[in-house]
Amino acid sequence: MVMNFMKRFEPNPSGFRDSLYADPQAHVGRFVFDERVAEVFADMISRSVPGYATIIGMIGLLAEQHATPGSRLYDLGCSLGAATVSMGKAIGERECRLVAVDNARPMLDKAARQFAAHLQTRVETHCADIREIDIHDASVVVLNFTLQFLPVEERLILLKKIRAGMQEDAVLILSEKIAGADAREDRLLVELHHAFKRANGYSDLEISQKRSALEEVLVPELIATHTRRLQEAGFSRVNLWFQCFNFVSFIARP
Ligand code: GEK
Repeated sequence: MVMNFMKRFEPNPSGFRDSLYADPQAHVGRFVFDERVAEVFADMISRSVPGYATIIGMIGLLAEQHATPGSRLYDLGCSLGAATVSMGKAIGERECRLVAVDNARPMLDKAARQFAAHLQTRVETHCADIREIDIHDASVVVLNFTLQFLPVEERLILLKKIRAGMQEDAVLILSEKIAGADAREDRLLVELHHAFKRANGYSDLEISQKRSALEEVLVPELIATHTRRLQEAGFSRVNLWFQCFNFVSFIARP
């Protein structure tokens, strides 16, 4: 107990160590992006999503290649704004507008502090549902592990809206946790992911309680489902550029 208590307050460069699910909970509630999650989110995502740092880095690189003067770069479901910071650093002085959106106030407040500390350029922040915001003149749109939190039947509508607001040579970066092609494949991917989490210091209890909290909140789909939906939304070129276990990222172009 003393050990857990100490761990909880062990600082890391961008927040506190995630131990939200370290103690047994009589009832594991639905996962929400609240104050407690915002406090530990940087640690949580880097210890939970294999390749997260690589993906954030590549989002910067893609932004550098695609950000045209006068265009807008959107980070939808920005959390603490890691992708926005990566894009902002990569485009430097270019005359573009960065737009960071999240509907969780504690996350967005922390993101705004990151932008002030790390970026020269002003970032437009919106505490809003990504289904409600206006998208236009976009050269880059980032959905980095956000689409998975929308009800399945609303995903195509959002992708169509994004496509309609994009310039012709723009890029959408869509990263998702995915489901395996069949039950056996899925089990294998989930086991590998759990091994990754254990290697990063999460206990079996933490892994299983977090899994329960995310059930029905984060709904993963097949790679084929994402590819088909992106095509249906009007993205004619879809490439899977990253995969590690059940975490993938696509680049989709009009
Ligand atoms: C990163 N992209 O670090 N409208 C707005 N925001 C939403 C919605 C919605 N409908 N649904 C969920 N969110 C980030 C990581 S985390 C991924 C993204 C994860 C927000 C939610 O509040 C949270 O901040 C984010 O999407 C998902 O690159 O926790 O697995």
